[in-house]
Amino acid sequence: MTRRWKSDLTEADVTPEAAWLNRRALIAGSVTLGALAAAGGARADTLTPNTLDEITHYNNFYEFGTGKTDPANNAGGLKTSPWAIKVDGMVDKPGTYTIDELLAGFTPEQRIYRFRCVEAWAMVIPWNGVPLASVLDKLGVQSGAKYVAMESVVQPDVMVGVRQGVIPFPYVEGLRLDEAMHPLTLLATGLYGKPMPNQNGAPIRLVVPWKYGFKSIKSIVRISLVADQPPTTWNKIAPQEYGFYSNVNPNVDHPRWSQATERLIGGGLFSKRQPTQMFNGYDEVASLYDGMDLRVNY
Ligand SMILES: Nc1nc2c(c(=O)[nH]1)N[C@H]1C(S)=C(S)[C@@H](COP(=O)(O)O)O[C@H]1N2
Ligand SMILES: [Mo]
Repeated sequence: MTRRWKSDLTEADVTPEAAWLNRRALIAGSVTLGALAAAGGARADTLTPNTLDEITHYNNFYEFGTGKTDPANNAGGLKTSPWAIKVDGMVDKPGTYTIDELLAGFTPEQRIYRFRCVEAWAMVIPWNGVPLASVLDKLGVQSGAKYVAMESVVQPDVMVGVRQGVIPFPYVEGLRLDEAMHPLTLLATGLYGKPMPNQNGAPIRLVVPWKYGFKSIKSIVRISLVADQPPTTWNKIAPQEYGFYSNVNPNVDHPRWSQATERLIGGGLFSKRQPTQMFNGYDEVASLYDGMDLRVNY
């Protein structure tokens, strides 16, 4: 494969889990990412995916506890089948869907995305999934809908964090409709070519790579098309620290820490800090925020 840009991905870039790799999916993914990288000035180093072990043992999933290894230790009992997703609000085809029904007609794509938590750590994750836009188009978004609201599952019997009430549940998140319809926004059903691990939000979760990680809600059971900006979990808990938009922005610090740099998970002794990029490097979303002051935290 010819590298047209230095950030183009090759199979050598994904050696940690090379065995699973579907070559065709990789090539398709690399074309997409190459185009994005050229637009976004992505750094080749950060597009080397983290290992499966790193991605599944350093998580935030407060339903299973607040520690980074709690989800790996505690999410084994999550019941992911059967799984029902309620679709309601301003949509032509409301109802309760299985994942197969919701994703029928779409072939999952591979997207190797940078992932940036608001806590200033980062990874690169090879997701599998379907653009949220495809699913919303199929469901028929009505003209009054301006936002998409989503809700995570609550299974108290297997969720120690829910029983302890560490934060309010269900976890809820939302996007403005144009953000939800952006081609980068993914409904992910797996990573590294395998079904989504429980600790990463099985069986289906959102991935919004230009926003802080908490926007990427896990284990989704409800998708609502609504007229007004919906409440979101971290914004409700600490509005002065976590906005609704929460786009990755190295120039606006969190009230308690800098967002200028990030710690790239992995690499052991070679683990390093690197500069954080505006919109996490996904510059093609910038036009969504024309008129917003990027020196301010929203
Ligand atoms: N339901 C739910 N979704 C969630 C969270 C959570 O606690 N509960 N944590 C968020 C945060 S803060 C981050 S950084 C990402 C972490 O995703 P990962 O564990 O797959 O890396 O999930 C997000 N989605
Ligand atoms: Mo996060």
